[in-house]
Amino acid sequence: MSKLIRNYVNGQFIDSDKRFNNINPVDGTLVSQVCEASKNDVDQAVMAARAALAGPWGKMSVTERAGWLYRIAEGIEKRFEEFVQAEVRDTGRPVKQARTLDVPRGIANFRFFADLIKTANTECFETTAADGSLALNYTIRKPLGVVAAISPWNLPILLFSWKVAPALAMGNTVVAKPSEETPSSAALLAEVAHDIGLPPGVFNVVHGFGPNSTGQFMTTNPDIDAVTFTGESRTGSTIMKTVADGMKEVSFELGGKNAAIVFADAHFDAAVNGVVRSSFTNSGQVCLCSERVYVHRSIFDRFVAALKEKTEALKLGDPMDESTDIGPQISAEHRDKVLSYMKLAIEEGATLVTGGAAPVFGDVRDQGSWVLPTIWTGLPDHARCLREEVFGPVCHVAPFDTDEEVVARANDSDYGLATSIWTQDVTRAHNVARQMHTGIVWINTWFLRDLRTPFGGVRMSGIGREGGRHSIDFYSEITNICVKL
Ligand code: NAD
Ligand code: 6OD
Repeated sequence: MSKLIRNYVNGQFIDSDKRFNNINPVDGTLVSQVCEASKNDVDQAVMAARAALAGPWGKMSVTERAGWLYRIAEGIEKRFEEFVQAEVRDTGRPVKQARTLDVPRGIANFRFFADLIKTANTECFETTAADGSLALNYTIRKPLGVVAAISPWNLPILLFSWKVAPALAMGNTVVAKPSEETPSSAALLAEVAHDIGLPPGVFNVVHGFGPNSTGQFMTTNPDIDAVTFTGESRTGSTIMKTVADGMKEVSFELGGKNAAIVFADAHFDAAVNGVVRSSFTNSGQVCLCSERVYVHRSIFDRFVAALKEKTEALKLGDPMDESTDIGPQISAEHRDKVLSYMKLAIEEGATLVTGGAAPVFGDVRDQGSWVLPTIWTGLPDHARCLREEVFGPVCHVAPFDTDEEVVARANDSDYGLATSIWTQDVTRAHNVARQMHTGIVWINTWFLRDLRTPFGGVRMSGIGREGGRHSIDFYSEITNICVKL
């Protein structure tokens, strides 16, 4: 019998008659049934979160609050393998990725923000008034209140904890919803919070869909104070309209159509391996993936040939096999969307270098949601496949001639999340990096994270930054207090 995932509201696991299926995208089998939180369930969660702010949680010292975050981190660590299995079953991601990236980052997010709040800064200024007397201006930070956290399916525990940890760290209470596609690791996190005795109402997990469901019930609830959302740009836009009347604080981490730029002087093998990684990690389902690759004309043919060879060597297969590189797409619906772009690319004039279709395994995996890693060349810059986020294992490689030209072409996008630049010329690297209209630029690397740095995008890729003190800023309100001396 499959597992039943329940909502976690006010310290209790609650059932619901309305349920939906959580499907394993490897072979289409049922992983669990999930209780969809009703409007009443969400309202109860928000009320409990509001009440918890007025309880011991709201009066706790920073050290005590940090202690709860450390205990959550320990709780995940103790059940490390269960979290790994939950991530693999929900998404089909390679187990080696869940073990080395996803679950370790879930733990690290709690530890990092527990450490950081101990040094959260306030400011103090000595002010001379017009009459020559002195005043002291200082600031204090308070929690925002009840934070609604809504996360996507692509990096489930990494992104869920990236919101929950700083929100709790700053003394907020949280009502959090994982994606309907990936409820399991969030459900485990609720168990961890429950088992360590986190006060009821401080952290609530509600499951369900977006429109006309749990997500919308959260964002339309007048008693939430802020929404932190990661997901598609158009969902961000819908949420922004929804919360506009209540003037809620928002932090949005949204889609990307990221460029990788490979100059002729790049370390060739490092650049090829880097682009394989940046285009196909997590089966292309990372907001930072490079779907647009620009390569200097002088090395273009050699680069495409090497990229093809490395891409075709990636191993698609059983996610539990340590040697597997590529898992399926998250769902049949998403696979169909990616396949529709593969058809469109050909209609738009692309030359297919490799991939371009669903693989045929001849076994149960043919019931799953797989697509082959795909490389195209030859598309015009205005092609839809070069302007819209596919969010699958696809990249288009285009030649360029000059630095000015490639900067203009890479920047010609509605999105602005991340760029990666491959060159051994540090002056060129810096000059190009500073001209990119993206929130993040990586030079000779990709997705190398330091949790102290600002993370986020410009234009359709988001609003605001999270990470380090930027998270502290978002998840707190500042009051300026002026004392006449
Ligand atoms: P999505 O927008 O469909 O869903 C994200 C979450 O929002 C889910 O929990 C969903 O149930 C909920 N939701 C959907 N509609 C809603 C509504 N009207 N009101 C409230 N909640 C709603 O995104 P997805 O398909 O889960 O994730 C993939 C997208 O996320 C891609 O576009 C990717 O680039 C983006 N993403 C961005 C970042 C980043 O840091 N910039 C990180 C990861 C993913
Ligand atoms: O590493 C992070 O903190 C982060 N927010 C990654 C987002 C990846 C997008 O899919």
